[in-house]
Amino acid sequence: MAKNIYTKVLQDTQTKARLGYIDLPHGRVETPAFMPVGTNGTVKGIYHDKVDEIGYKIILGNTYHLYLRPGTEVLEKFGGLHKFSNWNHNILTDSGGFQVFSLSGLRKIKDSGVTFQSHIDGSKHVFTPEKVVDIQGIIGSDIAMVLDVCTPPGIEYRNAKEAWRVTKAWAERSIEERNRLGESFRGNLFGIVQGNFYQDLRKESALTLSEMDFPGIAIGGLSVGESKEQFNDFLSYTAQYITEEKPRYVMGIGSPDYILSCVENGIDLFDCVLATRMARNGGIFTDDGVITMKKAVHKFDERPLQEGCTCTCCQKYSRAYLHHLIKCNEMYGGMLATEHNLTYLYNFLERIKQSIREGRFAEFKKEYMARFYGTK
Ligand code: PRF
Ligand code: ZN
Repeated sequence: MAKNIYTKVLQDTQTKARLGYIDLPHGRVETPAFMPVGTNGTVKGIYHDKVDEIGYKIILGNTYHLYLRPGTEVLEKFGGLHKFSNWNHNILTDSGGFQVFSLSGLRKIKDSGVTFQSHIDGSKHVFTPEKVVDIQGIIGSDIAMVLDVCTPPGIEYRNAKEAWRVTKAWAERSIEERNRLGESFRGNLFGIVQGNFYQDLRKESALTLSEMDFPGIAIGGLSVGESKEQFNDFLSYTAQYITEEKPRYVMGIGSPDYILSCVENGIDLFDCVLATRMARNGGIFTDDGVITMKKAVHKFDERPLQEGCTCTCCQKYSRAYLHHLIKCNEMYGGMLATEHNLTYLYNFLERIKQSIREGRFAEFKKEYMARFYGTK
């Protein structure tokens, strides 16, 4: 049996929100936690040291990308991604189940695995559930994800059912492969709930995976183009069937409103490229919503991006200066914006945790949403 890695510290009484921690090979992660995305073994536009300094204890990598470049031979030679990239906290790797579907051309799913074409040079590759576990073993992931089939909204029931059937079979084979590798696989393999936007499939998927020998469970196939209402409906519907004993992770979530919905439903982990991708285009998180640094309104603005923020940009520079850098497409602009957004999200999670501790999470959510979006 996979060992228990999750400890619950406090359960909110008004909502499903909870405080806890996850013990991983590279240290403890307090939850709920946001994980910055470092697809190629680097969080884009920021020094590892800064990511560490902000306080992040876990970042993401992508099996799909790392397998294509630098490839497993390089990673093996350097003793895994932690050593290769000199990142000494935890790494979670996505399996490629999503990237194969969103990035690569020409793909074919069979029971045995998925054939796909590299988005870099068009070369042909095969991912099987076993191979993806093996690759994540070489990467040295602290949390490894199973290969899954993520489907878009609007597909027919029989296709959603078939995708879940394959996902389930792959989950079973992934566990067998992990067990076969034994001690040499140090990571924690998480299962992924699918089932598209059909309640009976979501329920079966959540219940089945909860029973399987996974130390943690992810919800996949959400935030794939559905409406916010449908996201919220399926998030709460699915989460209620996932065991409380294990950490729960919603894949690909990173805007403040979606994070608040996740926390409210007892989710412990989330990741998203939004904060870092938006930053490179001058999109900045503040308590009053996202501001767009390209806009001329900032041209003479002497204020920091966010009052009280501890990032380099807010400590040293005006909105006007960042506006100028972003307008000129200067790398420094993207770097400052990235550090700000990651600092903002880290502190946002700190505020969420504090509100749970003080028994006022529901209130915090309401007030935050009202200010950030000017709604509710
Ligand atoms: N599966 C995997 N990775 C993912 C997703 C998924 O469904 C999503 C969906 N939001 C993001 N990343 N393996
Ligand atoms: Zn800042």
